[in-house]
Amino acid sequence: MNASDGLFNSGTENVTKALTAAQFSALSEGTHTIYVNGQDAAGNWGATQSATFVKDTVAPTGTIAVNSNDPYTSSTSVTLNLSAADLTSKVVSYRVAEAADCSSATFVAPFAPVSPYSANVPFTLSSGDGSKTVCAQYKDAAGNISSNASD
Ligand SMILES: [Ca+2]
Ligand SMILES: [Ca+2]
Repeated sequence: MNASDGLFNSGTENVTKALTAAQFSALSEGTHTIYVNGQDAAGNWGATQSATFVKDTVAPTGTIAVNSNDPYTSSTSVTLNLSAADLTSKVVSYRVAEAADCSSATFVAPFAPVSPYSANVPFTLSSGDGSKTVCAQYKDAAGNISSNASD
């Protein structure tokens, strides 16, 4: 454990400690609490301090449907039915595009973490007849991004 400013030399110190990769991987997904006790130069121990953090390495899962899975639409204005879930840190954003792969689309501004998440979002398809594909990806509060869902 290290003093954040580099020296244990004052009555109060912020401390940092990095977990090793092995220590981190041994932790279960979810909330963990770290406890710290400081000791002064005379050997007196201070009150126990604690901090919590959430381990979340699992991406959300989600689906997308157009107009509640209606196979045909006569209008370029459609409704995207978004649905996703993330057990540990919950869903905070999504991105959609008319493509099979959403990776170049922009995520919407983060919203309050929620799981399960569902929303109906207006969307405009490209003009012209034919089959169109829309994709969705979801992001959790830890920044994990789901694989592409498409319809
Ligand atoms: Ca210091
Ligand atoms: Ca997650």
